[in-house]
Amino acid sequence: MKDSRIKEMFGVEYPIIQGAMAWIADSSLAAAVSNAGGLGIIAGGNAPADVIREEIKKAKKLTDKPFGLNIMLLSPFADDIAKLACEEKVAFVTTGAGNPSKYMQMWKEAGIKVIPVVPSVALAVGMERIGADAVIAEGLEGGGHIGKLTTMVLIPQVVDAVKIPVIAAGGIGDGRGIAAAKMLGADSVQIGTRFLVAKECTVHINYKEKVLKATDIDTVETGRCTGHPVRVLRNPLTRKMMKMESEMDDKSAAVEFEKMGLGTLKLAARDGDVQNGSIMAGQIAGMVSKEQTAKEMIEEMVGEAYTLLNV
Ligand code: TUI
Repeated sequence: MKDSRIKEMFGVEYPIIQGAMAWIADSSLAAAVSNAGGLGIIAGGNAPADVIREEIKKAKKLTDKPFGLNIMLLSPFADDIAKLACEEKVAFVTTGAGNPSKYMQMWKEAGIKVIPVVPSVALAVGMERIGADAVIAEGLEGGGHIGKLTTMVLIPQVVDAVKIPVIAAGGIGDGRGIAAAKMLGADSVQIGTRFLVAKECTVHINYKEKVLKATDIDTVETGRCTGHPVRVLRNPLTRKMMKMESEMDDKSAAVEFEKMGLGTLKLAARDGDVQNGSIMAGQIAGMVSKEQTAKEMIEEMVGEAYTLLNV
């Protein structure tokens, strides 16, 4: 990964992109990751454009290194955030939870690099065809909204299907994961869950503690019935949701789920209600056990990976 095309594309030191976590990945975390030599990202999530514009402005004050903006395509403000990327001329955009085709021309004309998250070979190929600069192939080990394939099987198949760089995501949290991703043909990695407990991550302390205490089997997948399944840490809310899913037909459970919506993520991430809120995190949470600065995390992971890869 010393010879990473993503590193060259952005002139950064390390092939590590920070995961875009709605209500969590703000200017503080994004600037810390970029200042440490990785690529930080501000998550648009479900927030309106003026809130995200402020975060971009703050990040520009905190770092002169490149950082990105994530557009969560299910957001009612997705169109506004997509335009905001052009107005603020962020270095790159990533997209999640959908197909960003309709924005592609606008972003390319603004000179922004476009890196969609894809859960399948078909979408990766489609994104390359319409001009994506790279893709993030995310396995179901990841936190939040997920696809149907694991990282282990998704990465090599996407790598074989496209010529643009492939960034591996889902289940990566240390140097061994980074080295494994490289072995599968990935150019770089995206890491979310480990950065949840970075000192610069402003998520509520209760959320951090849940991640720090999580074991390997503590995440569950809820909401397959809605078509938008999410991986979260088990808690009273997930018990309620899973009961609902098992007792109702898929359609009425889906309606109830949608009502809960993203409000539950905000409840856990900002208000610290980890009983009734949604604690999105990946399966690697079981291995995330110490709070460090983003710089310490990145240097530790890269050191481990380069030793394993003998580079
Ligand atoms: O987007 C994410 N992770 C997220 S988004 C989010 S907010 C949310 N909360 C509740 C329900 C839904 C969303 C929390 N975590 N990761 C990237 C990702 N994108 N994973 C999977 C996908 C994906 C899935 C289907 C991308 C494209 C896609 O395409 C379907 C299509 O339209 O072709």
